[in-house]
Amino acid sequence: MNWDPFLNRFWSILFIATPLVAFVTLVMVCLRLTPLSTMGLPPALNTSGQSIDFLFRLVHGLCAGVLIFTSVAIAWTLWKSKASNAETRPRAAYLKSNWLLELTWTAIPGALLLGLAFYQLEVWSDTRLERPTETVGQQTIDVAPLVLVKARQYGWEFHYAGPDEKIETADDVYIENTLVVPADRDVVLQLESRDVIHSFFVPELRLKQDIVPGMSHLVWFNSKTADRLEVLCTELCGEGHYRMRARMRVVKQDQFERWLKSEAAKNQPSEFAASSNDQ
Ligand SMILES: [Cu+2]
Repeated sequence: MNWDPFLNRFWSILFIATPLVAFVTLVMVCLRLTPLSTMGLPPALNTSGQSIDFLFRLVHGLCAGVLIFTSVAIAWTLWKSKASNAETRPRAAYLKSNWLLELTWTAIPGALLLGLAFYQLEVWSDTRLERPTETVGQQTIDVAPLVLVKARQYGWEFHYAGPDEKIETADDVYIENTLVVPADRDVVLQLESRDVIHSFFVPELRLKQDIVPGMSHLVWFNSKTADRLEVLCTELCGEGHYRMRARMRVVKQDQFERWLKSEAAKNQPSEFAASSNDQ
């Protein structure tokens, strides 16, 4: 029995099914129909989350477009081929180069990639390069770090300014594995590592930053609402990497102040304070 015609139809149907699924998915995402409307992303709490999500959707939309186009082209070619066996199958034609076609399939993806590259520069600059500022008296200054985050195998240390209103001093308020920050305010974090490379990740804030030993990284966010989140390490940093997580609470400003006061009253001597006393 000659299976060629069946196989031929099987592959064409398979290749036409792929873009159909992609198209239905794309329509569901565009119309914001569940469960695909979120594309697996948790709601963005950070004020700059919208532009990152838009970029994410744009890249996926373009990929879906390319997938639909190429799959339809393959399915059409397979369906059109009517060869039933090797003898009657027409010989493949040898085509010399077609400069117009080659120019088209080079220029279109090139333009798309360049467009994406320039657009993402804009988003990157808005979200990661332009540090938030505040006005003090007549001056506009950069917002100072609220928390010094020290990553280590396998946990997170959070240092807040004590009565001297400065971090990295002996009176720091020191807490392990619980990060509390105020909502609706620009919060700057200073990330450092005690040992190996870690990565600070809070999906809801669309915030991810590698922490390299010996370097100090500043990241910032402004969470619109109060919520309970989780800080994860997304760099495979050793055998206990899986348990390197911290609770994170975004609370109202007055709640935050009350919490910080109560933690300061406990006056725990921090590891950081101990090391700074040694010097
Ligand atoms: Cu880690």
